[in-house]
Parts: sequence; C-alpha cells; structure tokens
Amino acid sequence: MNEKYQVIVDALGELEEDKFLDAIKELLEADPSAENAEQIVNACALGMEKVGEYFEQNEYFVGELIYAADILQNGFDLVNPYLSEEDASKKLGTMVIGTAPGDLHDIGKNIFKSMMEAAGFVVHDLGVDVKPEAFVEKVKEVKPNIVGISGLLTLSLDTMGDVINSLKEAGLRDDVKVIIGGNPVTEAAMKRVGADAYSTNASTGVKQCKEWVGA
Ligand code: B12
Repeated sequence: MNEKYQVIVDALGELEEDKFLDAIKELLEADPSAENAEQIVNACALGMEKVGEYFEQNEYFVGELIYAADILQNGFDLVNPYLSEEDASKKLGTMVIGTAPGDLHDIGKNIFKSMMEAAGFVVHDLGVDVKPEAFVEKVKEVKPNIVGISGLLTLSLDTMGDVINSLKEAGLRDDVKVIIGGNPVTEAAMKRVGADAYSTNASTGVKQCKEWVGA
C-alpha cells in the first residue's frame, strides 16, 4: 500500500485522530476522485482491523473500540461527498438494508449504504439490531430489488438466516435478491443462510448490486 494510505491505517490503529483526519484531508485535496476516496475507505477498514487486533490482544478495551468508531465516523464524514462521480439522479433500483438481529455494528453498513446511494440506488436503512419482522414489513412496503444484511458478529451469521427465513415465510424471498456483508461473512455462510451473494468489501458489494439491476 502507498505510504500515504498507510498513514491512515496506522493513525487509526493508534487512535491518533488529528493525524488520521489530516492525512485524509491531504489525500482528498491532492486527488478528489471517487477512486481515491475508495482507497481511503479501504485504508480506514484496515485501520479498524488493527484496532480489532489490539482488542483481541487485550491492549484495547470497549472504550477504545467506541473511540475508534467515533474517529472513523469523523473521517468518513470527510470522504463521503467524494465517493462517487456518477449521476445519482438516475435511480438504478431500491434496497432495504439493516444490521442483523442482535448486532450493533453499523460503520461498515453505513459505508456500503453511502456507496450504494452514490451509485444511484435508493436505500432504506433500518438501522442496527433489526428484527426479521422489521425487514419483512419494510420489504412489503417499499418492494425493493435487493435486501442487504450487515453483520460483524459470528452470531450474526445465524440471525441473518432468521431474516431470510422470515422473508421466505412471508412469501417475499423470490421477489428480492439478498446480499450479506461484513467481516465474518463467507461463501459457506452465504450458502448456509440462503443468501444470493456475500461481500466483505463495500466496493464489490456495490458492483454485485449493479449487476443485478443490469447496470
Ligand atoms: C468498532 C467496533 C465496535 C463498535 C461498533 C461501533 C459501530 N457504530 O459500529 C462497538 C464498540 C459498539 C463494538 C461493540 C462490540 N463489539 Co465490536 N468491533 C469493532 C471493530 C473494532 C471494528 C468494526 C468496524 O467498524 N470495522 C470497519 C468497517 C469499515 O468494516 P466492516 O464492518 O467489515 O465493513 C466493510 C465490509 O465488511 C463491507 N460491509 C459491511 N456491511 C456490509 C453489508 C453489505 C450488504 C455489504 C455488501 C457489505 C458490507 O463494507 C465495509 C467497507 O468495505 C471490530 C474489529 C474488526 N476488525 O472488525 C470489532 C468486533 C467486530 N467486535 C467484536 C465484539 C466481541 C464486540 C462486543 C461483543 C464487545 C463487548 N464485549 O461488548 C460488542 C458487541 C455489541 C453488539 N451486540 O453488536 C468482535 C466480534 C467477535 C465475533 N467473532 O463475533 C470484533 C471482531 C473484535 C474482536 N476481534 O474480537 N464494536
């Protein structure tokens, strides 16, 4: 990775907010393209991985996780407006998205949502810890092309299945494509829960959704 992006990874990992935000600002000033903004988002995700590693090693605790999430959100607020140069006025399709039942992580979901909106989708975001019934109600109401479920806990791989089963029981499963995303999702998990696609990366997730609507 280019050393300028590496500064972002390291500064976030070490919880150095000023250094982190200054690096993002400098990179965006030098190159305001969507491609650069995506690279910055990827560097942020790597920085959060470092935070996660420190947490696993008992060097950081939940307080540091919360602080890291806060710093990341501030960084992401800077990047968000640069994420796409596409014409967001031509709507490609509709998505209902939420974090899996029992899971409160939403940073990655919010990044994916912003990138979907920037690509031209209308996104209805149900928030975190979204119960299967809430997904069903929203799908009935807005009839989306795609349902997205985000999850960062291993436990979410089961509760994502509960959401998909509820869509089946309501007779809605065949009307939508379902994509699951978040760090722990795998192809095996996708098959087990009955989703149509999975992604551990917002860019490839958006690409998949665009393919589904023929864009
Ligand atoms: C920040 C964080 C928190 C914050 C969350 C703040 C927030 N608003 O989201 C707080 C402090 C609240 C938190 C709480 C907890 N956390 Co936490 N947390 C993290 C941490 C450090 C980073 C997660 C993150 O934001 N990553 C950055 C984003 C950008 O990455 P991402 O989510 O993967 O998203 C990208 C892609 O996956 C994709 N994507 C995401 N969603 C979707 C959806 C779709 C549809 C698509 C296509 C793509 C997509 O797009 C994104 C950009 O590319 C991780 C460690 C890690 N490295 O993952 C632990 C981690 C996820 N947490 C963990 C744990 C254990 C907890 C707690 C239980 C801690 C506790 N003891 O209380 C609680 C759980 C509360 C709950 N019920 O959910 C564990 C999970 C372990 C497991 N295997 O289940 C991890 C892995 C840490 C660890 N190594 O142990 N956490």
